[in-house]
Amino acid sequence: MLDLWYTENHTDNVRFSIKTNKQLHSEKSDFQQIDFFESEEFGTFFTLDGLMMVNEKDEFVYHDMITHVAMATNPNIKKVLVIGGGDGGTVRELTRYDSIEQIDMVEIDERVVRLSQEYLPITAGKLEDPRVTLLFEDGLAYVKNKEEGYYDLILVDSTDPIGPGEGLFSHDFYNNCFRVLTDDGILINQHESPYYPSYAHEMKRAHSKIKGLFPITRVYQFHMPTYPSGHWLFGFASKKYDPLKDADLEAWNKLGLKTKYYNTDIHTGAFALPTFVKEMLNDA
Ligand code: AAT
Repeated sequence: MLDLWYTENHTDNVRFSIKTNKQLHSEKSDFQQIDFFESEEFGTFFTLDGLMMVNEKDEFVYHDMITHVAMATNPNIKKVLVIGGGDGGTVRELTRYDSIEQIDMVEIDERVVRLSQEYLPITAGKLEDPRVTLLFEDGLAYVKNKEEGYYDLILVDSTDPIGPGEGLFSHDFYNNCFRVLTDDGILINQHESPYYPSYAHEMKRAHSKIKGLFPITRVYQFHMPTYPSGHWLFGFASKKYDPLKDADLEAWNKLGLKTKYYNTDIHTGAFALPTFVKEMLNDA
């Protein structure tokens, strides 16, 4: 039998490979190259433009961490905007909160959603929750046109800043996010990785832009085995609440949500960054 391997370039000098059973789907959408595979180690996974987005084995890490840190910081969040996130994993975690009234997901590429509904029900299974509205358009244009002070929380679940995701790392985008957030609004953004220089460069650029706009800006880390270096970050930017001083962790525990990665020790611990990361962020 022929061995089929999916290989991704993490840098010009480093590659990451997964043995696959078969390729489930491949197409070029209007926005990007989309591929779905089945594998022993990571279950079903999909890539965009040759980069791992989601797989069945480590998606829980990413989707727990993009969602629960903000929700534990402000339990009164009612209106949420998700930008990107076509696989539905972020929306799935949000729907677990009865307190959330409205979830708008703005995804540029409808094909990612439809294919995830077909091949990845583990993430896409809650996109039909009555509180969810799917909008297929560019997140950058969406926040530009949205009225101010509308959302309590924005989760930027975006690709890397190449291709369609580029605008979601721009000053203009972060500025409009600030504008459409309520006075106690929180922005969580996909913040790249501090390890390999090309990713660290984007991490620093994003941080310097967000730092200039929001009064409270922090960065927190988590372990993603299938993303380059496995060391990944989200940004926490906020108009009012500090995720360490203001989070009511006891109240979050009382909700009784069962999670596989996030817990209230991780909530605090994730903000403790290695020295090299702190230095990069201070210089940004
Ligand atoms: N839940 C983790 C999966 C992703 S996929 C990110 C999504 O962002 C993709 O479906 C892509 O189509 C969408 N996207 C890209 N640009 C835009 C845009 N301008 N507006 C709206 N949606 C957009 C994140 C993976 C992170 C990978 C890190 N290496």
